[in-house]
Amino acid sequence: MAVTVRKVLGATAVLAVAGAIAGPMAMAQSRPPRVPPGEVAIPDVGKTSTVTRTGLLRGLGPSPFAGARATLVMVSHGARSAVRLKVTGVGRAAAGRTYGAHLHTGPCVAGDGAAAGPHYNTDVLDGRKPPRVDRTREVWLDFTVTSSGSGTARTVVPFAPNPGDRSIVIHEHATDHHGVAGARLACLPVSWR
Ligand SMILES: [Cu+2]
Repeated sequence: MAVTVRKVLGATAVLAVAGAIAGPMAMAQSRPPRVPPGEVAIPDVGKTSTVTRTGLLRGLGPSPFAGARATLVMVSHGARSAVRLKVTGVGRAAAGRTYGAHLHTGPCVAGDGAAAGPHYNTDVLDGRKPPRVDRTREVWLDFTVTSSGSGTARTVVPFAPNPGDRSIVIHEHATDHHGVAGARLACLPVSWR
């Protein structure tokens, strides 16, 4: 048995998850004959779910992200997720700069950065005290803006975020080792059930 996942933003995210089970080449060789072009076959071990959200970023303060768009693709397979973020249409002033970006627990509300709540952190959700803060317990998606006004980031985390009305928040600085990245500039709403 195999399940198929529609190719959304390139197969990178899907392959990253499936890669834990079989290398991409092995997968290609074991591809069932009825998998249509543009889809990827992965072994049916554990549950796979894909969340894809795309849209205009919502402003949380003055920033070069006014009018910018973002796409998030999150592929969870068992207790492992590959997450990819692509941002386009960023103002020229941002070229060459790196911005922090994370999955936050709360919703993305224009003009209300606090509404997004804290980072999604598995230690916090598990009640561990003190919670550890790093890229294996949170979804960190820092990106650097190119001269054409786009940026991409990807990460693989050892958990599948719980559904909810959540957001990807873009911050003014790159994320430091404490998970701090400065003011909240813009967000992408990411709700799933
Ligand atoms: Cu954040």
